[in-house]
Amino acid sequence: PVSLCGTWEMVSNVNFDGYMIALGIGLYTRKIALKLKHRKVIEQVGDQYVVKTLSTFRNYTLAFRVNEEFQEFTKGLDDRHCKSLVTWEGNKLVCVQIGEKKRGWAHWIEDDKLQLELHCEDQVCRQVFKRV
Ligand code: RET
Repeated sequence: PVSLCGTWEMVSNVNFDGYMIALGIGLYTRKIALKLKHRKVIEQVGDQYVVKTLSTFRNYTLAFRVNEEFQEFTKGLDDRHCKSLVTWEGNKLVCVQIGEKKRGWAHWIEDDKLQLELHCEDQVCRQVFKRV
């Protein structure tokens, strides 16, 4: 599949608020987070990925190996601990985050853009990023 690596800037963000509400994120953080245009910086060495979500308000960095369960602490988001597992499903890099909430995400390339679908409980957020 096409590489996810590179620097990406947000072009659209549908139902991010619904996703954040489902995570139990407070109103103050949600109001600020909704106004942000995030960037993703994705780096890969072999099967090891580092995904940085960067914004003027807060950053979130996740490092993982595909097919290897890891402990995730969603610091600065909802501050929960999950057991996370990232796998390839066709052309999609899919993560299941096992913990208090039913949640996960998928990254893939479509129309030369980075697509990110985040879900928590019954809420789905869809974000699209273009290459910088
Ligand atoms: C921000 C700002 C503060 C509030 C929230 C945020 C959400 C970040 C998310 C990051 C997802 C990262 C993924 C990485 C994959 O490797 C922007 C930090 C809630 C949802 C899926």
